Amino acid sequence: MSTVADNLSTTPTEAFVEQPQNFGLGDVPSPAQYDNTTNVVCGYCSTGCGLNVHLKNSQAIGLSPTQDYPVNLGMACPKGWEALTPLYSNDRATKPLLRNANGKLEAVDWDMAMQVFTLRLKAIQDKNGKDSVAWLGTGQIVTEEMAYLGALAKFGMGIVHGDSNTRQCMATSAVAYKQSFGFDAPPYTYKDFEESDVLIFIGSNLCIAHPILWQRVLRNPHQPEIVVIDPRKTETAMGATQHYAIQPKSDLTFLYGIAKLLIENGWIDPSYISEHTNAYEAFVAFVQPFSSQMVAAASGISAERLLQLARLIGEGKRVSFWWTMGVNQGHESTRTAQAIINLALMTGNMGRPGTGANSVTGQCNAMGSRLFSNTSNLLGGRDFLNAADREQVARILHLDPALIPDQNSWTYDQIVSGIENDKIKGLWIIATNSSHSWIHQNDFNKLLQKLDFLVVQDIYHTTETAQHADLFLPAAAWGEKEGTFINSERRFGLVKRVSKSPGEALSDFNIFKLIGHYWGCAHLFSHWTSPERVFQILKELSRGQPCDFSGIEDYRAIDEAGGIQWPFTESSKFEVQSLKFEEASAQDNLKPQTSNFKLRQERRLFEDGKFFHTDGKARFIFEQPRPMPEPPCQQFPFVLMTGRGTSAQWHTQTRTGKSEILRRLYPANIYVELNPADAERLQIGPNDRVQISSRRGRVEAYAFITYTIQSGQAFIPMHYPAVNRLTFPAFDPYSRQPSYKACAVDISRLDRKPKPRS
Ligand SMILES: Nc1nc2c(c(=O)[nH]1)N[C@H]1C(S)=C(S)[C@@H](COP(=O)(O)OP(=O)(O)OC[C@H]3O[C@@H](n4cnc5c(=O)[nH]c(N)nc54)[C@H](O)[C@@H]3O)O[C@H]1N2
Ligand SMILES: Nc1nc2c(c(=O)[nH]1)N[C@H]1C(S)=C(S)[C@@H](COP(=O)(O)OP(=O)(O)OC[C@H]3O[C@@H](n4cnc5c(=O)[nH]c(N)nc54)[C@H](O)[C@@H]3O)O[C@H]1N2
Ligand code: SF4
Ligand SMILES: [Mo]
Repeated sequence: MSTVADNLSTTPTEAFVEQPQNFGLGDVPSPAQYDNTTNVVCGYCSTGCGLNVHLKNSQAIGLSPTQDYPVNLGMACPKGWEALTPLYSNDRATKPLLRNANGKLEAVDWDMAMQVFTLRLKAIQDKNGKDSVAWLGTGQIVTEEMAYLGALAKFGMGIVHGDSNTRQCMATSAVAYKQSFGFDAPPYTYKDFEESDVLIFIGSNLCIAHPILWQRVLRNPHQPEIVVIDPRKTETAMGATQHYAIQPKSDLTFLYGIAKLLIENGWIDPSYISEHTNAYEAFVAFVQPFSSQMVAAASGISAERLLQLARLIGEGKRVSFWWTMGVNQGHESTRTAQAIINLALMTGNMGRPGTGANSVTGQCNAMGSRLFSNTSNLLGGRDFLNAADREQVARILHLDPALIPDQNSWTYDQIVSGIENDKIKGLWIIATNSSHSWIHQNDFNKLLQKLDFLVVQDIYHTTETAQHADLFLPAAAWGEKEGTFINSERRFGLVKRVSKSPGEALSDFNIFKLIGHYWGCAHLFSHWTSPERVFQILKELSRGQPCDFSGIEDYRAIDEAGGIQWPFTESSKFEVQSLKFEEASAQDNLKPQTSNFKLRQERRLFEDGKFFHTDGKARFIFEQPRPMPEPPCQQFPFVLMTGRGTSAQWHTQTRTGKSEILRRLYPANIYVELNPADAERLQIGPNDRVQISSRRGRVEAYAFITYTIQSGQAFIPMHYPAVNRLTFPAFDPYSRQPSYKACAVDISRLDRKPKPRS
């Protein structure tokens, strides 16, 4: 019997595709081996590198970093070089799976899967109310798919509560920017890495997490001071000119102390402050109590070094501030991000080359999810609570405004609490591996058992979360579908279909389309026929918003330009035509005459000093620091931090774990970093088995004894499945982002036999 799935025009029905040839890291096929090459944007991190994929008979057979792509200039990290390998893993999901009467997941066809999806979730909604079904999405599918999911779920299926893993990652930056600038708008361009004379990295391990951006730093010709503020002496700290090893979660106090020193010494820009900001006087009064003695006691950084840093900022001509998860994942993270923004504003380090208060995003499309996932804000950075916004969206989408919820969605943690309180009975998880990555994992995985129905949509059927599914939907991966990602510098990049998806796996786009059909709401999305058609709809949704990209004609335009940064309005389109084939600057190695890309332009925001608040000014926002929610104590004397381990590991390892080449680049087994003094006191030797316990769980790991971590602190990479057994579920009150980087643990030796770490 033919089903709707069979009739979807792009449904791949080919049998499982074998990897044609095994090209490894650095092995680029020779031109004789391929018949075509096309540029696609990498599907891992938010750097958004361009990769030249080499094709034979329209099937990818290898790749190499794109020489003239303006982001990576011919470079890629190990994950990028190995991006094709995970597509051919033999645990790729090839068929929908349904849990049978014996509790086993069993292959079914799409028709059956869709009937069950619809029947079960509708039955839950009928019994418990529409808001008893929720979804958890991702920053790792294309913008067009995210928007489809958000629109389908909220406007078509009547789901009120939906959030995504971007909550774990970028929620703090989004809220901080919105409050300070009036819109969620990272202001920089990557060129700023090369144009600063002082770069300050706060809670960012760029070398590991954004290796190609670190390469951009190394291209800086101004002999810059590079400052790293991180409790650990990370790879980035080792490459820096100055390292401030602050105590975990003392950042807010530390940054206020720096602000006070800048004021005291006149290292500020009074005209910038008066023309472009609000609330400065109140801020000056607020930071008065943050004396260097007090800040030194809280942060562990001496008064002299505080002054040294303040002087560097004050005397720098082009100072840029960069932050990532060491800031965003904290109990007072929004105010901490804003304390960084305050430093940039008060010193006038904004809107000029080499400046800015710059949050580096995480996932390939975290920025897309911030603007278009329809979760924490209405499509295009609008407000669900604002009737005019709802009407505007309804008009653009040809929908009845009554279909658009007039309330905000619950955040990820509130959805999890909703399961606990029996408010959420059905959950649909798309492209995130919550059972591994959510904070306080034991609790989360227990709660999943309470659900009446759990749907998991992933490219692998083996993920920790998929193991809990009642229904599993097999998705096509990056490289097997098309659409756009938005990178850290707001650049749209193109993803293309360069490989066939295995078995009956469908693109997430086509899965959403299919669901709309079975749910009975496909008529609402009759214009949403293809990713590129949805791109045109998103353009209309962006028009007039700060993220306006209505001037980008189509996918071809993005492809030809080498990516295009928002904003890009209709009028920028005309301005830019005269810039086409613009000469590359002297320090730029790119040769325009050999470049495939016709648009070479780097744009930063706020060059005119105008922010997105109605008065055009940015705001100083500040608040008293609060103590760490779970400080170390006698029973649990260590502060445990977690984060990225190596450039070869990605998150929960569902993808990177499939590459033998990448597996050789990191320890196979979970390890904990410990300071030699602590190790000696606890009689722990290198590679000894140790137990790490918190109030919530216990983990066994190998000891990695290193001076890069301070005494009283420990670090475990997030890539090993057990790590979130330990973490403490504290959240920033404004962004609801989890505080993954500070909980109290105890560490003890398990046995004496040293074992190899890999
Ligand atoms: N290889 C690789 N690259 C990735 C990813 C990956 O999984 N693997 N993930 C991507 C994603 S989604 C993200 S969000 C980014 C994350 O990128 P980063 O934020 O750079 O990575 P993390 O290691 O999570 O955290 C950064 C640093 O914060 C420090 N830190 C911990 N506590 C504190 C504190 O209280 N104060 C300060 N100042 N620092 C602190 C840690 O020691 C750590 O070195 O990486 C992206 N890139
Ligand atoms: N302890 C601790 N925990 C953390 C962090 C930390 O620093 N410490 N960091 C947090 C951060 S910043 C982040 S971003 C999260 C990341 O946490 P997760 O989102 O859970 O991590 P991933 O492993 O990237 O999961 C993505 C899932 O999507 C699947 N997938 C990939 N591509 C596609 C696709 O195209 N379609 C579909 N349907 N599925 C796809 C992958 O197989 C994988 O199962 O982890 C958070 N958790
Ligand atoms: S730095 Fe990020 S975008 Fe670039 S190749 Fe590596 S994972 Fe891909
Ligand atoms: Mo992230």
